[in-house]
Amino acid sequence: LRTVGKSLFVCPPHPSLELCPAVLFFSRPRCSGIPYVPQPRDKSVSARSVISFYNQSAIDIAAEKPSVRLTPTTILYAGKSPDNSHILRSAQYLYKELPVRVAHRIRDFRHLPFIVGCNPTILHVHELYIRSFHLLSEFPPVEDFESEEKYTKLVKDLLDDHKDVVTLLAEGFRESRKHIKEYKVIQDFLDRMLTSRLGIRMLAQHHIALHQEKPNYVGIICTQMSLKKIIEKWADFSRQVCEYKYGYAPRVRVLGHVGVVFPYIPLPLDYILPELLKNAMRATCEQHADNPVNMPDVTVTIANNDVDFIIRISDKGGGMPREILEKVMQYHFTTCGSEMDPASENLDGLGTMMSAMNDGPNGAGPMYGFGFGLPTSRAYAEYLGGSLTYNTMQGIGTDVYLRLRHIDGNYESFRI
Ligand code: ADP
Ligand code: K
Ligand code: MG
Repeated sequence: LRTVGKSLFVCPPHPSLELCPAVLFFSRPRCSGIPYVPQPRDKSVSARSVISFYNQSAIDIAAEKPSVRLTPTTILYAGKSPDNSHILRSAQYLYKELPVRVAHRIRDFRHLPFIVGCNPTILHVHELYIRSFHLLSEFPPVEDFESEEKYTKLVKDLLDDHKDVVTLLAEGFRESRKHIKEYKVIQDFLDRMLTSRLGIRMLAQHHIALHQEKPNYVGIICTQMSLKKIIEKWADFSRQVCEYKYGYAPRVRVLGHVGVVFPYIPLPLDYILPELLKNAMRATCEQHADNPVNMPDVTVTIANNDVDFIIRISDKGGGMPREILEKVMQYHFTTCGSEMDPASENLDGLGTMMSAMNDGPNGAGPMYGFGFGLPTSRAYAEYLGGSLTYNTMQGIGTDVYLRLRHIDGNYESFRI
């Protein structure tokens, strides 16, 4: 109570949120959907929830620890043991690692500008991370397969609890970013948040996948990934979304090193490829709306070498006008309707579009609308040791280059 009282006076002039308990406490009733709401009539439950909610020292200690990031090669060759001890080791790694990573994210929430940190949607996600931290760090040590099973169940539940985080952050920042002069603050926060989330989800899903036997897979790593096949899969998906929106869709041709097969993690490609293909298809459809029967194809070219592989997505969708060149990589920038106008079509598309962003293959995802496709894809590519760049010829079309590093262990790749 003393903390709450103190914070009431300290918080308003304070430049960063520093987990203002009063704000969190009083905003709680609006943050629906999390199973953490104190029971108002049961004083003991309410008091306990609130105390554990504000018990920050555990988070502070964890946030000081460095994250232990693994290379995909380490994961790939970690070795499968007949007695399944590799699964136990994997759980023990997560057991140590996840609270640290979640604590780092909480620290980032606390450093947001006060006005942003007070946004109810952002607070809701902040709370979600605090709750996850406590569930993870208060779990008893994983010592045998029985506790491993329970721990894996917790990890699955948390993956599910966090599935809408991208939607929520997009919404929260759309509302609150107008109060912030410096866009960079938001970009850095979202880049870190989204890539860290990708890393956590890759580790968690890898651990879960270790329990299943799937040909050509070790956890989430496909040992014989065909780039052409995965591009074709997402081209089909994007064409369906496009046809639904426009009634027609350009064809996709895949050229270049179409026969290459190598070990890789399909998961991030499942996020990036549909975003880039939808962009190319949207531009093509809108540029050739008067003659949809003779629409130019979208051409995807694969180039593979020892160190990395490059996917170029070329469209004849008329390119980007000079005025928006600098902006397309910004979160929330979109040429759909009027930008960030809550009354525009943007919001209608939010649920479905963002569910694709949140969960990749599981979301239906409309064509465009929230301005997260390019910046998220670039952040993911850079996190994976690669890059996302583009060249555009206004009046003709656009080439987008996705460059990613191999994970076969011959050269340095990246750390998850
Ligand atoms: P969204 O697709 O939701 O608008 P993105 O971040 O994917 O968000 O793209 C931002 C903007 O960049 C688009 O609204 C569009 O104006 C422009 N853009 C992206 N890709 C292309 C492309 N291939 N051709 C022309 N414009 C593009
Ligand atoms: K954008
Ligand atoms: Mg897009």
